[in-house]
Amino acid sequence: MIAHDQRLRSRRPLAGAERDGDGYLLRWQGCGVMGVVNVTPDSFSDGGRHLAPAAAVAAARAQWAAGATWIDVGGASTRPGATPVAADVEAERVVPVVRALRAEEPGARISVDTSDPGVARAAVVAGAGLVNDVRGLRDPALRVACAELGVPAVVSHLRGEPATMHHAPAFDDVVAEVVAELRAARSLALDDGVPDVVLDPGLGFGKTTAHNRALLRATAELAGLGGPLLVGASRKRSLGEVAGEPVPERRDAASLAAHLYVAARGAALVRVHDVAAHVQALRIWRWLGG
Ligand code: PMM
Repeated sequence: MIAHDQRLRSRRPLAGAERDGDGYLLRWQGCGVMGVVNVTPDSFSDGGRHLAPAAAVAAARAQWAAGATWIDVGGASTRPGATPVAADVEAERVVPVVRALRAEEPGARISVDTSDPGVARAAVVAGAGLVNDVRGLRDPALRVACAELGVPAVVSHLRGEPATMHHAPAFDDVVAEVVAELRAARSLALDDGVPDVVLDPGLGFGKTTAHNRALLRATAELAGLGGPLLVGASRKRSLGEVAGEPVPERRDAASLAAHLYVAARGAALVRVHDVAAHVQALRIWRWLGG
């Protein structure tokens, strides 16, 4: 197996990153874990559990203590049928959690899961160091925000909108099309001055189980596009379908299996709900030379 040397560039100081030219470089080996903290009433995977700020901060601190590389805080569910959330409500959910986490856990690396430029700006000022956008930074104002703030971004693949993405997922060649669209989105972001881009195939975002399988099997190709690769299979419907588990919160073993598979093929980060189990499993995998 390959010892993957991962790098992420920022122009804003970032915990654990070394100074490098006019910015900062975060380096890590192999596959790190991004913990999910959804400060929402209605996410499919953990909706309602972390809506109270104190519960969200406690969950985030536990994930950090368990060995997460990033904590991803989100305030708007992208589940099909979820009630759309106004930007001020999203900010009210996310910003106090980011601020409290920064204060209580100064070494934590925090990501904000948002497509809204105002929420991204407020979260970065409060202490986030990465913007995670499931809409792939298609909003020029979000690219400008990341560029001005000097923070890298996750560009995740999605066609259309989360509310309607499941209506008719259609690709002739899902891997080729996702690769081309991610490449284009990455170039656009870098050209607009975003310091660095993490790519994500957007599993479950307007994709069937067969599409998700093809993309997981194409991990090595996706990891070779330039910049770190993030994969988020955690608790997703396709895994439930294949594993025969209808309850999202009981899909952590299935999630772990998918994530070890992508870790072995060059993924730099996996976005997960059960951080402790993933950190343990990845440590053993690396110990064995994975
Ligand atoms: N999935 C969800 C939300 N945000 N962000 C990225 N980058 N990649 C994903 O796959 C992703 C995401 C939906 O899952 P959740 O409701 O459990 O957070």
